[in-house]
Amino acid sequence: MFLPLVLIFSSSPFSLGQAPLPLAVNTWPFKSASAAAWSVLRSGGSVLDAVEKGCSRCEQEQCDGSVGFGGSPDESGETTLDAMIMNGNTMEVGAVADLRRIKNAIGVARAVMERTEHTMLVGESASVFAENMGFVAEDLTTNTSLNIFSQWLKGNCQPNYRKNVSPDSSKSCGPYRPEAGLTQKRARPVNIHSHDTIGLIALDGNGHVAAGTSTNGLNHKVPGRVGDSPIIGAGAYADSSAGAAAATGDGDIMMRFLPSYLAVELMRAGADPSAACKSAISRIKRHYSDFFGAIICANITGHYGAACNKAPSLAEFHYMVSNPQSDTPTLKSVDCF
Ligand code: SD4
Repeated sequence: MFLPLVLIFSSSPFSLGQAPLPLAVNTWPFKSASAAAWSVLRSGGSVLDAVEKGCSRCEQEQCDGSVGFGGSPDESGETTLDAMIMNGNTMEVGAVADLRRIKNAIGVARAVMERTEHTMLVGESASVFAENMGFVAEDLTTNTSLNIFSQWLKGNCQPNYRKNVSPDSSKSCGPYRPEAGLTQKRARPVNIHSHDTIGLIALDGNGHVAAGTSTNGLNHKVPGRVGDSPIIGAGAYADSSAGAAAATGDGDIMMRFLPSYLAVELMRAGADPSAACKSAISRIKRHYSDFFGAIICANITGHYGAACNKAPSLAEFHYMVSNPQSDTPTLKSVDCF
């Protein structure tokens, strides 16, 4: 039972020595998010500010339509947002899920962390909290999201996440009722076009680590659905005594395995970031061999890595790295396995 661990951990992360810090790593080729995080870090700003600025840049720019307003309309056509931020020094977390009418989800997540004793607020009440904290309420619908929604309705509500309901959700729109028996296993309609969350991890030169995520989730999700992104240890995790990780992909599957927590714990035990990322993906793969997903990892010595599961729409995963070596966001990629 210990043999694989011995193999994975045979080289200590620290044997590679210290890598350049500060460091920002984020999922997908979201260059301006990386630049926003980097401009905070290079001017001596905090890792929390770097994570917040990077993620909110994506929210404003609607990165790939999968972050921020106007993307991934749910079954009723509404865009709702999930986000979290974690302080690896204090282990404080702020998260929001199913947030409505507020564009700056990562900002609200940070307000949950800094202005309440709670960890997560959800739904309508999270929006009320946000408004009380000074965030502006506005419609998150755009022509793009309306168009995605109306195409979906015209196409008999396909793809669709319901199963074991009547009428048959693989052919018809709702409203749905439960069907007798649990026989239907639907193919999951998740691919690179329905997924692109930003997950961002930041390390400064003083041993501070933070991580965060922001997403509008999944196209055509069932209203109220919360993905992995705001779930601590699933979407992201940070611990300044070990490192940080952030995940992207099919959150409904991935959150069952807490991949970000697992990767950080593996790095704590000595795995290098690439091996830790790979092990976290392998754990999920054992049960869901073709799931869509990837993870980024960094340890406290400034080394980083990523891994992804080889799936029909994902052969290679792209992510961004900023550190003093290049002083500009650099696109990296890893082959999925
Ligand atoms: C979710 N994991 O809501 C998010 C979406 C995502 O890359 O990661 N996209 O399931």
